[in-house]
Amino acid sequence: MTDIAVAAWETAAATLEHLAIELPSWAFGNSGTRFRVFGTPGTPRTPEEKIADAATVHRFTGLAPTVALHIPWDTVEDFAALRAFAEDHGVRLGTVNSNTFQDEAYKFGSLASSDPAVRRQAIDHHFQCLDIMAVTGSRDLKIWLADGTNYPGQDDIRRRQDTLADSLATIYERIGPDQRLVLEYKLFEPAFYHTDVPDWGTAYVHVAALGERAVVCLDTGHHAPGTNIEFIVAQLLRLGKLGSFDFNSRFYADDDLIVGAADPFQLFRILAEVIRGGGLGPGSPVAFMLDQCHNIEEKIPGQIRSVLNVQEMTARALLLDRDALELAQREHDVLTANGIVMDAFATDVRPVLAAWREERGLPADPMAAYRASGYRERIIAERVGGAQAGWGA
Ligand code: PSV
Ligand code: MN
Ligand code: MN
Repeated sequence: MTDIAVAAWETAAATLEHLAIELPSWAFGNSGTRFRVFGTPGTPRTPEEKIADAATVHRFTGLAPTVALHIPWDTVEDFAALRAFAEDHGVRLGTVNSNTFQDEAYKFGSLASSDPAVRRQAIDHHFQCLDIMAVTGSRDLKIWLADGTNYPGQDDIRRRQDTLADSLATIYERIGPDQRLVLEYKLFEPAFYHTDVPDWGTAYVHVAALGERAVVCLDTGHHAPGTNIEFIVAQLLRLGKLGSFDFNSRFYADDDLIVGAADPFQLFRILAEVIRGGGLGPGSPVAFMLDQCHNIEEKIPGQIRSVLNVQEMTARALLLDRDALELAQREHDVLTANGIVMDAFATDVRPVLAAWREERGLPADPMAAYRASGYRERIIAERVGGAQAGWGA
C-alpha cells in the first residue's frame, strides 16, 4: 500500500463492497445527436443481446449486477424468459423506465396533458410497466416526463401541476408494497418555455404528496450549469426522498457523456455527500444507475470505464477523514477543512482498487481484460444490423 493508511483503506473497502451500479439497456444501442447516429459494429439487435453486453460489463468489473429496462424499447413476448436469460448470464433485471415521449399522442404532454384520453393512455402505459415489473421482479418504476410547453400562454401551467398530481396518484395506487415510484426531474428539453417536472423541489412536492414509496431520481445531467448538486443530495437525503441517481456527465446540457469524465471533482463531492447522508451501505434506499449514451465511443468499454469511474470516486470519498473534518469545521478552520477534502480527492486509489479486484477474482485492469477477451470480435462477427437505442428511432 502506498500512502493510504491501511486502517482507513480497510474501512473504506468494507463499504465499497456494497457499491452496485445499474446499467441502462439503452447504453448498448446505437445513439447520437439529431445530426447523426453513428453505428458501432456488434451493436445488440435484441433486448437479450443488450443484457448479454451488460452482463459482460459485470463479469469484468463485479460492479453492475442489474440492468434497467426501457419500455417499449425492451418489450419482449415473454418477460419471464427475459428474466431467466438475465439470471443465466449472472445479472438481474432492475428498474423499469416508462416512455411517454415518443408517441404522436404525446405532442402536448402525457401525464400532465389537458386531454383526458391522452392522459388515460399515459397512465395505462405505466400500468403496463407495473405488470412487467411483477414478472421481472423489478422494484422501481422510473418516470421521466417530456411534458411542458414552448410558449408563454400555450397552456395553464398551474392546472398542469394539478393534472400531473392526479395522474401520479392514480399510478401510485397500483405500486406494490415492495415497489417504488421514482420521479425524475429535468431542467428543460424537449420543452423549452416550461417543464412540468423541472427541478428537485417540484419532484419532491409530488412524491411527498404520494407517500412513502415515492422518491426522487437525481440525474446529474439535468441541472443548470453551476448548480450545487451535492446540496440537493444532502437535502433529499435529509428528507428521506433520494431514491436514485442517473449518473452521467455534462458539459452543456443533457449530454449523457461518461460519468466522471467532465468533472470528476463534482462526482467526488456528490458521492461524499451520499456517504455523509447514509446513502451507501447495507439497507440504503439510494440506487445508483447510469443514464448514458455512447455516441462515438464503443459501448461496452464505455460502460466499463463509467462504473470504474464511479468506483474510483466512491473510494476517494470513503477515504475522507470525517473526524478530522468535523473538528476543523467546529473550529471554523476553513483552510484545514478544505485541505482535508482535497487530500481525499487527490488520493490515487487505482493501485488499491486493482488489488481489491484481484482479491475477488476479477481482472486488475477490466478494460484491458475486456479487450483481450475476444468478446468484441465475437459480437462483431455474430451481430449484423444492430438496433438503435430508441432515441430518434
Ligand atoms: C431524457 O432526458 C432522459 O435522458 C432522461 O434522463 C431519462 O432518464 C432517460 O432519458 C431515459 O428515459
Ligand atoms: Mn435520466
Ligand atoms: Mn436525460
